[in-house]
Amino acid sequence: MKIALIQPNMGDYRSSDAMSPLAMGILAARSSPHRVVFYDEKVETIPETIDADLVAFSVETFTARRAYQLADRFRRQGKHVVMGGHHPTFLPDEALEHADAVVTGDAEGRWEQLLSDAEAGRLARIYQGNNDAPLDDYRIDRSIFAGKSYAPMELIQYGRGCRFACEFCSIHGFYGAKVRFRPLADLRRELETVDPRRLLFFVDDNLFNNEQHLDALLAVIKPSGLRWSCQVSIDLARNGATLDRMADAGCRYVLIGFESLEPGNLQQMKKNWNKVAGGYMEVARAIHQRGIGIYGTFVFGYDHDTPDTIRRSLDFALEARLEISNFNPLTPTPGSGLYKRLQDERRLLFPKWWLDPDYQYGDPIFAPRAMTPEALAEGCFEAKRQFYAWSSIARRILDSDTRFSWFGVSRVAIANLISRREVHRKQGRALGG
Ligand code: B12
Ligand code: SF4
Repeated sequence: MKIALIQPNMGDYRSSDAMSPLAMGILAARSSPHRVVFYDEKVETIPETIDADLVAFSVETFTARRAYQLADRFRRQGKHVVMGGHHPTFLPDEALEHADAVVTGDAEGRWEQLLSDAEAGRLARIYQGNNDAPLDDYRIDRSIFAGKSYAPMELIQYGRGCRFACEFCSIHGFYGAKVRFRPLADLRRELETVDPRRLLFFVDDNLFNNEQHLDALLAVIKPSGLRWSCQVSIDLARNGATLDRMADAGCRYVLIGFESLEPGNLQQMKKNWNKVAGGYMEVARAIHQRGIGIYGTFVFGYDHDTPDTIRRSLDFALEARLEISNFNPLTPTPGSGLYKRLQDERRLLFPKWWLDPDYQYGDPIFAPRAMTPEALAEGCFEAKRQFYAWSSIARRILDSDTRFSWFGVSRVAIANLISRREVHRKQGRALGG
């Protein structure tokens, strides 16, 4: 068979923050003996017609509307369409209105079954992935990314799952309570194939899920000499020795969800543990002192948020000289506790915002308690606008308290330029083509 793998964007446009999507490389590696072509709408236009027997989409909630439009087009042309990823996992019935089959959860094993059924002409509707299975047969084919203009980063995965279950996040709903890790010998082999000029990004939702596993990973990655970045929970900052080892093993950036400066909000989002690390300023200092840059994320719309809490968070991000930052309105996605709660409380303004032609990126999706929906949306955009104002970018780079090399400084500058462009490009855009 000829298989077309498609990574849709949020609409019919190109993005400057595109990174080669791992899920597509994993599917490609498991598609033998079939022929695979791959299109990523973030970096290229999806052709009107595709020479393929099966068209497979990776779908997130933000890309669902666009994926469905493309899927409908290819089905009208007589192609079989299949979908997988976070959104179809939580809403398989919705996806099945636009697809012949859906894979929920992990693709490994299920994708091969789907391909063999498709070849035999007996495609089932749902293929239920096993999000409990060991990650000992992890394969990825990066050749499908060749020639596409991606950021000079290489995504890599050590484990799946997170030990926490924050209310707004659907990771727990997707993977369950278990955290799984790949065998390190396998990961070591993969590291040997990575271009050393590229910055690695561990896509694990929390690389600090388990200290022993993190230490074992550091022992493997250090000799590679690679520079890398990752997402970690804030409690890592309490652990100076582990931070030292991470820096020593080549860690250059960490993404941390600070989320809120308000204890009441942290409690409500089931992220009370964010307070255990001490003050956020100490956290930033502890990380910066080791030469590690910080991508700090904040979310607004919980009950104790007002326009003032948004402004104070921006002040903190600027004062702490965070290298990159994001200030997002709380976004209830299907599969999260937050979505269910707001639905039960009848507070959703756009109950199916991801399909709603009136919803635009950055719009408030629900009514917050202590400010108007408009104030929430404007406050978040204004915080992003100010953080990525030219003067702010210059100040944060020139006055950084991180001991970066010149190479590091130029990376931070480029990341800020890309973020600035994406902030303005996405805001106010409707989803879909
Ligand atoms: C890296 C990353 C990014 C990168 C994108 C890099 C890239 N090209 O992939 C960046 C930073 C740009 C990014 C941006 C955003 N992201 Co993001 N991102 C991630 C992250 C951390 C890792 C993705 C990854 O590589 N996973 C590893 C792969 C192997 O797992 P996977 O994608 O789930 O694929 C497996 C299965 O799902 C399945 N599968 C997936 N697709 C398909 C397709 C088929 C046909 C089949 C059969 C199976 C299948 O098989 C795979 C192997 O088992 C995930 C979290 C996560 N744990 O996945 C969030 C995540 C995907 N992002 C998320 C969000 C919300 C966003 C943003 C919208 C944030 C924002 N407000 O702007 C943006 C915009 C996204 C966009 N599409 O434009 C959410 C999506 C939630 C949802 N319900 O859809 C996630 C899940 C994070 C979260 N905590 O909830 N993101
Ligand atoms: S927000 Fe981060 S720490 Fe919380 S559950 Fe999601 S991945 Fe884990």
